[in-house]
Amino acid sequence: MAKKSIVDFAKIKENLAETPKPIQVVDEDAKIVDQDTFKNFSDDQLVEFMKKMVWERALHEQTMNFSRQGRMGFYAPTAGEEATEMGTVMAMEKQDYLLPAYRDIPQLIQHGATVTEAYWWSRGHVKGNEFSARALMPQIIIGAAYLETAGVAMGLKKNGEDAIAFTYTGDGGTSQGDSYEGMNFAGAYQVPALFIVQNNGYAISTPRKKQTAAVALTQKAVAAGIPSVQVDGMDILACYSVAKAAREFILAGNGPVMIETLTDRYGAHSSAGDDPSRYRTKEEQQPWLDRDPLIRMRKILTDKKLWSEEQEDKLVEEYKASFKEAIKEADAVEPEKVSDMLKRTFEVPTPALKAEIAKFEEKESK
Ligand SMILES: Cc1ncc(C[n+]2csc(CCOP(=O)(O)OP(=O)(O)O)c2C)c(N)n1
Repeated sequence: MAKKSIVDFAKIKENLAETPKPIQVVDEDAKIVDQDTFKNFSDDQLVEFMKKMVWERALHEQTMNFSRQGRMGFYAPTAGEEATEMGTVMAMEKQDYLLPAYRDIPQLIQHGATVTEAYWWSRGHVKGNEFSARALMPQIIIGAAYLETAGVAMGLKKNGEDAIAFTYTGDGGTSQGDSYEGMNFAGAYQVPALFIVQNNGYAISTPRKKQTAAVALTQKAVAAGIPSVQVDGMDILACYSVAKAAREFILAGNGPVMIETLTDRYGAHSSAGDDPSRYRTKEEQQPWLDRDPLIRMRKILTDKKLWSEEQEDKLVEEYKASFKEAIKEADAVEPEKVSDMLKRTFEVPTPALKAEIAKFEEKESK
């Protein structure tokens, strides 16, 4: 006779699959599904949200063009992620501390950095390490910004500042130990940190399902005692409203929050030019393109007679002209020399480093 088990693991596993529906204010057909939240926004604010997304799409297009012309260093495309990126960063205040990753250049600029500074960063120029925003330089090491955020948030708490630290990683980033360690520390010390996961479904070519058996990435915050929520990452009003609510909750002394935004990266992983058609099909991506955050907002504004195609075209032109000015400014500084970079490595160079510096100075003098 089969013995009755002391515990029903199958049931426990089944319960893990129960996650609340992602938060939405406007659905994929541009229907307002949360009137109460929608009513909070004035017409001017709605237009401002659209302008920011148009700006981000234009930044992406123009910067990818610069990249194809060989004028950029590393750059991560952002088309598709405008609502999650602009929505969350617009909910922050200038005194908040941003710890971006490589796909978060638009938020860095929105937070106060200049486009020129971002271009210097892309080129690996030392001037690209100092931003006119309260932010560290974008982190390339996946998950590492979560650790830095826990530390920065601890500093803000100790200083008694009216500010939070906020950071971003991707779905892949949540598979990296650093992200859990950062959240765990932040939870243990109840520091003012906001962890944002931009779940765009892929870590380069690895689909979300192959990275983790977790039903929702929000569950990864639960073990650190952090409240977390999934948001429609193609709905800027939802992303903004949830991030704003999170900021208020954190600032009231309640410890950290994690937000998972469900979004899509339309193109390649980076300007290095991986080919997405080798790891995803058009059929799988089409529903995401249909959910485009700009289409959704454009429809709402057009229905309210607050937006027109001509107005949008004119804005795109203006924005692109400003990026062309920014790259001219970036070009105007002396390019970095390898010897300069080596000289900054140690205050007192080792004998081996001295030899390297001499070798490059010799090369550069020709
Ligand atoms: C610690 C570490 N391991 C591996 C890499 C190489 N790498 C760069 S991007 C990337 C995928 C990240 O995917 P995800 O976190 O989902 O972010 P996305 O690029 O989609 O925004 C990997 C593995 C890295 N930069 N850092």
